[in-house]
Amino acid sequence: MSVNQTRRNFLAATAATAALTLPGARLFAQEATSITLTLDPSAAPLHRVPTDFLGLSYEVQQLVDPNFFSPKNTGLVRAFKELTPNGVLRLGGNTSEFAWWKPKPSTPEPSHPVTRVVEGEPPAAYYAVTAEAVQNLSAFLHATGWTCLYGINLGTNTPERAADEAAFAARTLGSSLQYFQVGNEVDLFDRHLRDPKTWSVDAYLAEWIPIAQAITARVPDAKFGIPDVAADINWLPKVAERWTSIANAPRVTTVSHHYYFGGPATNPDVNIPRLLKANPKVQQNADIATAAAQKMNAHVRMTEGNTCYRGGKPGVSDTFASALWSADYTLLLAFNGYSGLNLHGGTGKSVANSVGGVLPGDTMLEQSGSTPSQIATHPHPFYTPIATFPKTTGDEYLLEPVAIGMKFASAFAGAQILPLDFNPGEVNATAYFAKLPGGHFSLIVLNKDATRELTLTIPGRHITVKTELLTGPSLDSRETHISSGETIKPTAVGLTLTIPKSTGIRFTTV
Ligand code: BDP
Repeated sequence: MSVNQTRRNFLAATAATAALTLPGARLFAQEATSITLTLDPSAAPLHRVPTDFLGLSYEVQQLVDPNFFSPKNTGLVRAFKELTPNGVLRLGGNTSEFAWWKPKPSTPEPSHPVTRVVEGEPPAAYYAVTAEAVQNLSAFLHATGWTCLYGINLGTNTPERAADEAAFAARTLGSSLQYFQVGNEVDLFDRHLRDPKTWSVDAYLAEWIPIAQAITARVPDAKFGIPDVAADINWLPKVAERWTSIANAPRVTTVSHHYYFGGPATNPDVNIPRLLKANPKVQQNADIATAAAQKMNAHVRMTEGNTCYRGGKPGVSDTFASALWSADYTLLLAFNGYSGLNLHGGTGKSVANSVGGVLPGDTMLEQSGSTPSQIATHPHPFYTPIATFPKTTGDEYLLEPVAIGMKFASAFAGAQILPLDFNPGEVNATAYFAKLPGGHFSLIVLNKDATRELTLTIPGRHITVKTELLTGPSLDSRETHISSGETIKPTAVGLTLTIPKSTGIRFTTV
């Protein structure tokens, strides 16, 4: 593209910033000693971020209380809408392998297949998912404007029961259903549900395909996400490789995996400085996952994840630091072309049940001398995006820092992600650049550094930006805010952008 064409295109986009394309089509350019930022508003967009990029993940066991995902649970409806007006609720987790479908109050509990007993782990606790819970879920999704990824038991199910449940869910959820996910963290089935000597990608597909085909026989337009692995990302290319040779393959629209930064709570490596450092694994996962998705002509989604597995770590997962982490993680996945992400949470009970009955973070707090009332001030589980507190303490459902970070990042929902060149030198910072649906350009800089501020000077006298801030009193504080900041006008040297330590700022052309 010639400079002239570039300039014409850009002039058409926004008159206010048009002059900034000269010379060299750079909107913002900074060259200091070691800090560089180059933004080219006329560059070809990398991806368009879906408007429903944000999502949450809950245990299927959350459905045991049919009044939880229900329009009558107005506090939860409000919290979901506050996070985003069009998100994606994923139901899955370890508990999804122990759900049985109970279409009528009189339906008896089926006998369950014998699964491996693991020493030190509690026996499997089965529970029913009822028609009433699915009906209420449907009304809840209507009330919130969200859609759903519906998790079905693979570990202890039969194709008939799975198809029965899927048929009811598809009918009841209608257009609120995006797809079915059959099986949670199947790469870990060798640790509890299946024989480690024989469990493999092929063994998994040999079970998954008949169930998905039985579902498709009852729900002809059924869509699926696959394989929803916990950690072994190499399952994705292995599934993709085998896919073309599968006869009568069910319709897979999404390739999915999970991501927890670390864990469990007792692990000293799960701490704020490490959480805020760039983790190369995120990019490695993205490269492998997006290549597999392309091969299957599917989207790629991070369907369950958070800061610290086994329920999170107090003082890390529930702090402002986790907001900077989630904002960064959300934007990095958007930059890589993911269709979205679902951060895991829910009630303390459902998540504790998913990890053997107790949250290690609670044990840690008890051992360090915290009183029960001090422990109760923390969200449970510690990483939950939306916390449930007793009604008597005030707001029953609160957006926690990790959700506020996602919300901050969701300003790029619907935007076109543009490439950028950013080198913050010694400062621990990341940046993302996008063209918003309205035509304005927006730059998010997340200064995750605990001590250093970052200053960027953009030459030119033509750009004015408004700002939106992601702040907290300190990295380890539970308090997190999104607020509007000042409008910054250029001076003789250009536009000076200062991002204080431990702060996220979004700069948007006006
Ligand atoms: C994932 C499980 C989920 C757990 C979570 C955790 O799918 O059920 O709640 O880890 O350990 O592996 O926090």
